[in-house]
This record gives sequence, structure tokens and C-alpha cells, in this order.
Amino acid sequence: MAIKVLGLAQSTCTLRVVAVAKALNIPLEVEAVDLAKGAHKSPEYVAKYQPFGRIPVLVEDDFVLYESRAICRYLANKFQTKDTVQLIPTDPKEAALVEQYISVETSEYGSAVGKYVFEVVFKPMKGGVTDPEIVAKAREEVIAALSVYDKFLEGKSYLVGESFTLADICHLPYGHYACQAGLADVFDSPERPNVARWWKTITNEAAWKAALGQ
Ligand SMILES: N[C@@H](CCC(=O)N[C@@H](CS)C(=O)NCC(=O)O)C(=O)O
Repeated sequence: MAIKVLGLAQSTCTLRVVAVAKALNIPLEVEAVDLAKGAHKSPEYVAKYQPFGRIPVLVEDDFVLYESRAICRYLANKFQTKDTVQLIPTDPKEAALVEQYISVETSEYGSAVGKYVFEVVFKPMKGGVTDPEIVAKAREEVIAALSVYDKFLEGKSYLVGESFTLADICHLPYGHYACQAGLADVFDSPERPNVARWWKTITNEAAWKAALGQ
């Protein structure tokens, strides 16, 4: 059976997985889950696929895997070869640095950028009202996080040396929505030239453009 992902092409966590599939040329089918109708909260979905009622979920025969970053690692470990891009480097130290930056993405970057994107993009979609105070605070948190990134991106094209890795991919979905929703000037600022250069580089990666359907 082909590998499929239960998700939504435009959802941040699904996009993370699709970008990995595109980078490694994995024929991945995205099967839409109707979030508007609450399909992800149905007792069957929760029991069979995702106990917290969220997307994405990878389904491969009787193997079911949830959590987007775990799915990304599984796909990289399974499909990466010496002839593909090395999303997870073979060198243990470089692989550890990829893990380090994925953890930073989940905590420092994700909490700030995710808060902004939720408030500006997803909250109104769910019928809520954007709170300008939360938006302003989240914007400052993103600036603070990216100011640290600017230091560790000094002299590097990507987070880990000169190669596009899973660490870079993990940052793309929330950053993409944040830029569309008012933070483009924060990601492309002369105050953070290394971040601006990095962001331009990774958003132009073919795998990311393909994930966005461009
Ligand atoms: N840590 C999880 C987060 C999953 C998650 O929050 N997914 C969102 C879409 S990006 C979702 O299912 N939202 C619908 C909901 O929570 O009701 C992952 O990375 O897979």
C-alpha cells in the first residue's frame, strides 16, 4: 500500500511532512481530513489514528504514526539514501545539531511564531477575535527569538552548515504563515541579516515550493 498522510495540504504540520516527501521524492498521498466538520474529533479517528484528535497522521499498511516531526524523521530514515539530499546527516555530530535545532524550533521559535500565527490566522478561522495585545507581544517574542537565530546563523547558509536539513524544513510552515500574516518585515530585516539570508534561501528550496504547490 502507498504511504498516505491524513491531513490537509494547507495545514502547517501537514506541510512539514509534505516538504520532506518532496525533498526525498516520496510518493505520498495526502488524504484530506475535514476539520470543518470535526472529522478529526470523531471517536473512530481518535481511537484509530490520533488520540488527541489532530492532524497529520501517517498510515502505511497497519503502521500508524502521528506527530509531524516524528513522521518527518521516519520518512527521512526510511527513504534517504546516499543519492538523495541528507535531511538527517550521517555524521553523528551533525545529526545531533539537526536535533538541537528541531528542539529549538519546537520550543523557542514555535512558541513565539505559533502564538502569532494562531492569533492572526487560525483564531479568526475558528470564529474567534484576534487580540491586538497578544499579537504585539507575540511579534516581540518572534523578534527576540530571531535575534538569537541571527547569531547562530552567522557565516552559515543553513542551520547545520552548508546543507538543507530537516531542521530548516521544520521552521518553514509556521514562518510561511507568519510572513503572510504580517511578519515578513521581521523575517527579512536588516537588523537580522543572517536570518534574512537564511529565510530567503530556505523558502526558495525546490522541495518547499513543491510542498506549497508552486
Ligand atoms: N505536535 C503536533 C501538532 C498537531 C496539530 O496541532 N495539528 C493541527 C493542525 S497544524 C490540528 O490538528 N488542529 C486541529 C485541532 O487541534 O483541532 C504535530 O506536530 O503533529
